[in-house]
Amino acid sequence: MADELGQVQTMLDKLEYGHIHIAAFGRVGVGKSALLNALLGERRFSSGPLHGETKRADIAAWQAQDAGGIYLIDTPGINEVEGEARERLAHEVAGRADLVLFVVEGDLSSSELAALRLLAAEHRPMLLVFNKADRYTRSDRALLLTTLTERTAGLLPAGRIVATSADPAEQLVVQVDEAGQETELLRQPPQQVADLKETLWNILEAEGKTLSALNASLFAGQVSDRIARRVIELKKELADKVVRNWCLAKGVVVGLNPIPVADLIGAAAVDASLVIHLSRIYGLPMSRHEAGQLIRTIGYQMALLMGTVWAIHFLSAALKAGSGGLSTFLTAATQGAVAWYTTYVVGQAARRYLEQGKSWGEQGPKRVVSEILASVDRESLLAEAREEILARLRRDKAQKE
Ligand SMILES: Nc1nc2c(ncn2[C@@H]2O[C@H](COP(=O)(O)OP(=O)(O)O)[C@@H](O)[C@H]2O)c(=O)[nH]1
Ligand SMILES: [Mg+2]
Repeated sequence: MADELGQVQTMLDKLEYGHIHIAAFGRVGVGKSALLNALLGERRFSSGPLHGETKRADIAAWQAQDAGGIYLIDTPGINEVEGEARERLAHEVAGRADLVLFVVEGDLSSSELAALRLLAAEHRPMLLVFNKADRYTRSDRALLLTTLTERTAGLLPAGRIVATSADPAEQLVVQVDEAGQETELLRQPPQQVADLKETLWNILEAEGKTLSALNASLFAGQVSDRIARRVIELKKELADKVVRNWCLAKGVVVGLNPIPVADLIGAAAVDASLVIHLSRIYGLPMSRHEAGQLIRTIGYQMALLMGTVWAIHFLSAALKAGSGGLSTFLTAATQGAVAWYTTYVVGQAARRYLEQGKSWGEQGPKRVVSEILASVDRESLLAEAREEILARLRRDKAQKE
């Protein structure tokens, strides 16, 4: 049990504590704070036209904001710190961050290039963000991107330069009403950070770090369909893994301490911690009480749909296996397999409920549970469960001998 649960725990710890640190770096006023705010979708870092909104060059004064697994770190501008101090700062950023966003607002100055070289030497994943792209025409923007690519050749891998408009300047728009009356209005064009999010996701995926990024608010709203799909897929993959590990752990425990088959559905209540962990994967944490209620709902539907007929079927199967002169191991494994099955149904139902944002949908829990029951090949799931549990029980026995 300790073994299997340990595995599950490690995976969850990775999810919950495997934070990713992304630091914005660059000159004062290029829009580092604005960019981080745009990524967060909230104004959490102070940003503004007055030079040096982010004043302190002191590392302790650096601000960090949790975006749900990803920490965004705002840093002071580099042009206030010269020479040695800048070098130290660059090392410190690179040493702490998993990913550096090197923000510029046009072509690179010589001090920017020097800082970029220092960071590149740290071999940390880095992105060059060309912010304030809204200030350029389409053709100037393309020209600048080409220049930036040329000047950073050898320092950055291909595809690491992204244009953004974190806080685009307001534009004068003329509105004409029905009477032909014209009014001039100041409007802010939409922020452009979608390409940056896409690139960030690609880097995290290449580094095998998407697990920690699953619940990052950065990848929740205003992302491409592809990212949104990947997030859902990854959550499902992870949830399936957790459910499977839990099934195995539960199966082994029940196999070792057989309980009356009729009690197995009741024993599903033990699955509260499974549901709690699943709820964290979906970023919708549940209390033990809430998880217990959910399990009661699922258990009730299971009992209605499967009934005691089902339990008796398994009871007799288990007894037959036992009386047929087979090892007690096999009887134990059969019991364990039934426990596995109930935990599987509970886990999958809970996953569906969480996937829909803590809702059973219009059709209610009965429909969801019956769909799950219909979708699993019960015999092959039980056979597989029995095999796995038997293998585990034999291994444990061999270890004891
Ligand atoms: N036009 C334009 N202005 C921006 C953009 N991003 C930031 N700014 C402005 O640039 C100024 C400095 O931004 P701030 O985030 O404080 O820069 P920081 O010193 O690098 O943190 C602010 O007045 C922002 O409104 C952008 O994408 N387009
Ligand atoms: Mg700032």
